[in-house]
Amino acid sequence: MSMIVRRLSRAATAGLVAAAALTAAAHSAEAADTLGSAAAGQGRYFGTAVAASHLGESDYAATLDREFSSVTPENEMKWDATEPSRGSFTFTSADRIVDHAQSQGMDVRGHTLVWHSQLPSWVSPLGAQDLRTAMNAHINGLMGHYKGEIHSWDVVNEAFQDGGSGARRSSPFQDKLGDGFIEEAFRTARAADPAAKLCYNDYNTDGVNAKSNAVYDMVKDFKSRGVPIDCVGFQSHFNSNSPVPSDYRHNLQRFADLGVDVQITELDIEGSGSAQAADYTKVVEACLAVSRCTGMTVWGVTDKYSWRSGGTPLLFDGDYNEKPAYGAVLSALGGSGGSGGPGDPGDPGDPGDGASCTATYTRTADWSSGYNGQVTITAGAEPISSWTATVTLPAQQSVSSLWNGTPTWSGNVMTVRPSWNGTLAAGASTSFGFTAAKNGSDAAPTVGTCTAS
Ligand code: 9MR
Repeated sequence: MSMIVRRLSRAATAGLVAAAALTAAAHSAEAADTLGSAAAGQGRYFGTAVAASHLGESDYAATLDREFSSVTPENEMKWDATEPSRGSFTFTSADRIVDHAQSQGMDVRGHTLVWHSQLPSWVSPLGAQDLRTAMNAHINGLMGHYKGEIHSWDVVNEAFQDGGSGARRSSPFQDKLGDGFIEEAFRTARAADPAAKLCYNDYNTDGVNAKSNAVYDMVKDFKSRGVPIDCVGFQSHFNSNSPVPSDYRHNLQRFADLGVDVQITELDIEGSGSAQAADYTKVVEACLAVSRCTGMTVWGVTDKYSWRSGGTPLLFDGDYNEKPAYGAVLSALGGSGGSGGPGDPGDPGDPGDGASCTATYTRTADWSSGYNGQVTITAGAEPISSWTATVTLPAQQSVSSLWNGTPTWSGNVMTVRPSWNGTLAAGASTSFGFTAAKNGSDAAPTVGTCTAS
């Protein structure tokens, strides 16, 4: 029992903190005058990269908290930050971001588990077998710490070369373990946190080209062989040398048609004024046109802290003023100032109009005295902004922890509402999980009707 609680302690805390923040998030969804709330009206998240070192700056935190519904730690979850010496994990900075996000009811993307860059120096000299062990231990260490708290993980980042070859990029993993390292990383990741969406993430794959074709072929192969992959991340770092491709939407759609979600993961577009705004509009419209494009993340809150600040690529200037690109994104998301914003009565696609969901139960782990259950919530033909599912436990059983949902109890009936995961696109799914003690009964719980709004 105590082992279970310790293993899930971050997840259990997350559920409580996120529940406290839910009221604020739901309230802002009605106004739809921020990026996060407008995106929620479209069944998407709108996120940003965050640096722990800036959270103490009041304007930074205020802009972050007001506008965004998801955060990606910009550097704090990378290998050099989390396992600087072998087997010794440090989560202080990443925890700071995750705790902040949860206190605001924001979702968290994990970035990134296996990448050739920002590797601590001890990794590269390892021999093949040792490197494989270290890679899997790193995945298990990170994903275990944040189990149930990260909706999508970038499992492998930037494993393909730029240019016309479509070849794999040279890295310690590629060079010593061969092509199979990616597959192995995804299999390890699935076992480490079955609730997280597992993503492959890369840049210069935003349009159809040799590199994106190579990623496409890999995803197709993974799907055909049952290698666990749920999502492809398109970084979308654009400038005049690498503009928003004209076939961006088509490219997102062809990946989605393979049976994976697509996410825009590191969006920034160098420029200013109306030209920059128009490019941002193209990106948002492309995502909204692809039902499996589940969310967008810009790579920073303010131009002044961007990794390419000289190019002023973000939505807020160095003084946190909204740029024209901000208004364009908000408008494209249907927020106030845009046309036909969410909340307009009868606007097709708004949550609440004919919203529906289904709930299905599976047992995901089993041991003599207990089990883990998972309930998958799937939106019906329209996007939803919230859901409620009831789970009736056999009388003897008791639930010791629950993640990705907020429970209330009446006898042995547990009513679960979302923590961070209320908004779903039409047909999209999320899940919550729980650990139950059998107390002598191995019977399955029953899941009642799912209701949505
Ligand atoms: O924005 C990140 C910057 O602060 C780091 O110095 C840099 C180090 O490689 O990584 C930047 O983020 C990268 C991301 O992790 C992966 N895709 C490209 C991003 C921009 O370089």
